[in-house]
Amino acid sequence: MHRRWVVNRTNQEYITYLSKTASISPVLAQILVNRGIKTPEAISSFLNPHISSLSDPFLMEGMVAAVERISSAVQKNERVLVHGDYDVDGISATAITLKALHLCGIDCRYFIPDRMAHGYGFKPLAVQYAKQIGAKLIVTVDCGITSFDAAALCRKEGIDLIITDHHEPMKDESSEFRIQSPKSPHSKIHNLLLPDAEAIINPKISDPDSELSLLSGAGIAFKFAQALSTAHARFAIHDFMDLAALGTMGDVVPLSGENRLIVREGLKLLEKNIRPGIRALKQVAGIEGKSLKTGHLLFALIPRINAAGRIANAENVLRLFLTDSEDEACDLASWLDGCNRERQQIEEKVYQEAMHQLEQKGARSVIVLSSEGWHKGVIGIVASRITETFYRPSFILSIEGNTARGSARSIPPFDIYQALTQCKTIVREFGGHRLAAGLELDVADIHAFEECMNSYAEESLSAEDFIPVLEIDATVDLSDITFDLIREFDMLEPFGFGNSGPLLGSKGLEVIYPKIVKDLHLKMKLRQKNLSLDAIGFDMSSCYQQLGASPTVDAVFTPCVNVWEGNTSLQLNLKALRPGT
Ligand SMILES: [Mn+2]
Repeated sequence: MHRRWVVNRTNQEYITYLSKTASISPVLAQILVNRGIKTPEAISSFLNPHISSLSDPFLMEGMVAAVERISSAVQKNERVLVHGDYDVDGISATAITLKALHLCGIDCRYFIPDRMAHGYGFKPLAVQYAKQIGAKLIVTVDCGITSFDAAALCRKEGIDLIITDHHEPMKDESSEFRIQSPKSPHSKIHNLLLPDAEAIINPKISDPDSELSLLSGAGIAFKFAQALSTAHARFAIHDFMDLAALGTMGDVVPLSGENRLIVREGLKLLEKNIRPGIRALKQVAGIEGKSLKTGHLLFALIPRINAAGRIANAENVLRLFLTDSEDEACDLASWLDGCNRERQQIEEKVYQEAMHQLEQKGARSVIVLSSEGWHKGVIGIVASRITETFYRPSFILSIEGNTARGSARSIPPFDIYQALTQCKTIVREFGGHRLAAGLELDVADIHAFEECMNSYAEESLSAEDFIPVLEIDATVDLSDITFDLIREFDMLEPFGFGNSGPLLGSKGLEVIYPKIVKDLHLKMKLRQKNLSLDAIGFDMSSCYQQLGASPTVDAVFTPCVNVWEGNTSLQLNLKALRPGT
C-alpha cells in the first residue's frame, strides 16, 4: 500500500540541549520529543518509571465515595456483585476487583455477560441476578457508563451501584430526558448524561484531558484496587499489575503515563508466573520461559483469552485467572487454546464472505457490509482486518431477524464515535471510542446508515486522509547506527500503541547484493559513503523489482543486533524502501 513518508522534525538546538541535559543521544531525544516527552524531567520519568510514581487514586473523582461505600459493605457484611465484560480488559478488571474486594474481607460474586445471550454492557438482567443472590451493592468494571435502565432498576430495588468504566459517557443534546438524581455527585456536569449511581469512577468524565483518561477498564479497576489497598487491607497493589497489563494491551490504549508503568511492571510479573493460570496459558501458547515483550501479549496470550468470550463463555477465563490449582489451570488453558483455533476458522469464513461482498459492491469512503449468519464474536476482528487492508473505516454487521448488530473500526483521521453521534437518529444503540465502536440498528435502516456515514465522511475527510502515513522518527546517517544507540532504544520499551518501536530513515543508500530469501524476504547490504550495513526486509520480496530503477534508495528501518553463529552485528530491519530522492 502506498504511504506518505513523514519525518518528525524539531528545532535542532532544542534537541542538542535535551541530548546534553538528559545524557542521551540526539536521535533518542528526537524520538522522545516525537512521543510528547519534551523536558529533561519528563524524559527521566519516562525512561525510569517507578511504581512509587503511581498517582494518588483518591484524586480521581468518585473514588472517595466508592471506597466509603465499600467500607460500609465490610462493616455491614454485605454481599457485593462485580459486573464485568467478556473481553480481556473486562475479565482482567473483574479479576482485579474480585481479588481486591475479597482481600478487604468482602463476600463477592461476579457476573460476566454472555456476548450471544446478553450482548455488551450492564443490563437490568444483571440487577435481577444481584437481587436473587442477595447482593446489596453492584460494582461495574469496564462497562456501565451508559447503563441508564440497569441503574434505575438498582435504585428501585434498593441495590447500590458503583460504576467504574473508561468508555465515553453519553452527551446530552436533547435535554428532555435527563436521567439524573439530585443525589448524584455528577449532576452538575453539563452536557453529559450519566446513570444514577452512588459513585462513578471514569476519568473520561471528570478529567478528560489528563493521562488517566487513557486508562483501560482494567487500569481503572487497578486504581480502585490501589485505593482499597491504602484504605483497607495490606495487600500489595503491585501483584495486580500483570492482569492490568493484559487489559491495557488488550484494549489498545496508548502506552504513556500510568499505562506504560502498568505494562512495564506487568510484563515482569507475567514472566514470573505468579498465577498458575497464566503459566498454563503461556505453555499452550508456546511462550513459557521466554523473556516477554508486548508482542507476546498481543499475538499469543490476548487472542486466546478473547477467544472464550467470542465463541464460548468468558467466565472460564476468570476461573483461569483466579485458580490456585495447576490441574484446573492446565485444563482451562488447553480449552482456551481450542476455542482460539475454532475462532480462527469462524473468522476466516466471515472474512472471506465479507471480502466477496466488498468486491461486488466496491469500497466507498466508509465500508458497510452486512449479512445473516456472521458470527458476532468475530465481526470486530474482521472489521479490523478490512480497515487495515483498505485503510478505510469499516462496519461489519451481523443480521438476525430485523436487527443488525455490528462492529466498527476506523482510521485516525475519522472519529467513528463522533460519526455515529452524527447519524444517531438512524442507529438504535451505539458505544465506543474514536477508532472502534459497536452498534445496533434496524435492518431496514442499513442503507440509510451507509449513506449517512459516507456523506459525513465526504464532508469531513480529504483525499489525503485516505493515504496512510509512515511516521519516521528521525533521519540519520548509517554512521549514527551503533550498538550504543540500540541499547538506548531498549529503554523505550514496552512498545505498543502510542509508543511504537523507533523508525529511522536514511537517504541516498547504495544497494549491494540484493537477493530474495525463502521467496518472501529481501536481503541486501546498504552503503553510504564508506560504511555498509546488512539489511533485511521481512515480507518485502515484492520490492526487489524496483531496486534497479534508480542508483540509490531511501530506506525506513529499525536498527537491531543480529546474532548469528556466535557473532553479533548491526542489522537494519527494513520497513519501507523507495527510489532515492
Ligand atoms: Mn475496556
